[in-house]
Amino acid sequence: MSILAFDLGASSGRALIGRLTDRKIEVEELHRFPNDPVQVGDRLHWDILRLVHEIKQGLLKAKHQDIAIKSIAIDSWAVDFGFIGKNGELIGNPYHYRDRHTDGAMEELFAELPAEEIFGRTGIQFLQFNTIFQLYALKKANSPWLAQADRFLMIPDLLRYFLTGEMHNEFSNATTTQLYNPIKGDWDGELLEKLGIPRAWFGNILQPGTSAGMLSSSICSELGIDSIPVYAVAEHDTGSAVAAVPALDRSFAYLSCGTWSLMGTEVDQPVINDLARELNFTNEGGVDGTFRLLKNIMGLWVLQECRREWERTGKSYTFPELVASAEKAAPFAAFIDPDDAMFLHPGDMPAQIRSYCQQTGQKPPEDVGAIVRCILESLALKYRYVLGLTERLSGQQFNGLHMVGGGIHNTLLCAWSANAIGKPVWAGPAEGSAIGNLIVQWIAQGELSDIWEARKVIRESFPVTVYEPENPAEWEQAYGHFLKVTGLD
Ligand code: LFR
Repeated sequence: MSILAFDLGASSGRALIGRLTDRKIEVEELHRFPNDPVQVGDRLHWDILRLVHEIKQGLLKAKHQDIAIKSIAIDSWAVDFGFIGKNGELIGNPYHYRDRHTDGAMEELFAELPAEEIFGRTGIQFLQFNTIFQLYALKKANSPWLAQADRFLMIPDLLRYFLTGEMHNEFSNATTTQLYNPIKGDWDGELLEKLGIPRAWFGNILQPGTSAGMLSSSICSELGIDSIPVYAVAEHDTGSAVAAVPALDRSFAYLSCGTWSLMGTEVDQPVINDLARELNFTNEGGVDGTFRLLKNIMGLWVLQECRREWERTGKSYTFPELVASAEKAAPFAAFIDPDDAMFLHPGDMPAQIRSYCQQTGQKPPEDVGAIVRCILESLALKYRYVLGLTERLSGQQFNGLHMVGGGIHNTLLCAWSANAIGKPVWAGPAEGSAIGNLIVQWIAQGELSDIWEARKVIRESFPVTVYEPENPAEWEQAYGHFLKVTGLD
């Protein structure tokens, strides 16, 4: 019997069929669709209703191919949300976390509520787009949504609600709001009160691997299908991706590699102390009571934005073409800190990179190959930096790095990451978050006992490519240079 995972990324979404037979997982892509953000006036939005439409298309494709589906679940990026009014309808159209309405919001809120207190209560890293700052910015802007809101739902909560008619707040995503207190194991009522946000908007928290309702009768009659269960999984895509890391050892480091690069380790208890706050690490909730002690790294977003910019000016390149051009460019010519705030928002990224290099006294990369090389080398070197921080904070030494997610198709980045960290990279599976979504549905159904059994099965089902480190001396020297120009030393 098949199950279905809807995995929504920042630029595309997919529906993957999963089958588990004799401890072997097979996946098959049923539907893939773009998830293009839409700028309207000053605001950048997600096209949430289009996503509902695409989920329905996925269900219809299964029907037309005579694939009997036992259950479905949805995962997506974190932090974004919508409000439901008293009449049960969506209020407004959810904002995209890269929208500029949160520019300056962190600093403004810290003047009222110290960062130490917020971190102490939530254990979540400070990123300007976290839900807490989005809500604060909406309040400051007197958004009319707030007066009408009755319930708060994260993106997958919202989509599940549209499919089932039931409103629930799923745990892994709830933690990313920076409004959840992992010590209390609930929304932080005091924090909400201090922010002037009604506690009543937030519902009971549903753990990954529990039932979250059935496809509603209206959806079933619209699509001509039978009702099936909808599960809550780790609906934060990074939570699903880390659940799918095929680690053999309980102490492991991972890099979930896509639009973002999320690097860290899995822990049983959140690590909430001064060092974690100073290093700006996060403790996001995962599967089976685990937490992800990790740090966001800007990731392939910078490259994706360059490609979009070149396309806007009439030059289209595929990712393999871009990678090939980087291979031909001169090594270690210029570096950026991919996490500089200037790279967060959409825009003319090649110009941003050149301006960063100018500001840091480096010769700006001019042609496409030099720019792509600069991005990929800088990412690999930033991975080394953050892996070091992860070791320091967790008190563990890792003998290699698991890379999962679509970014591992970029084999040059995998190889350079191994070179930069001076340890092997184990790459796979590429469909990490969708597979994490599937295994949690199977755990809920009793087909797999827990996340560790699931990881073994993943290991036996999908190839892992090993990248051994090369040229250690050159990368060591480059790392010193990288630290200097980026000011991370
Ligand atoms: C990755 C991700 C990250 C989160 C960012 C914004 O897709 O979910 O974990 O920090 O998107 O939501």
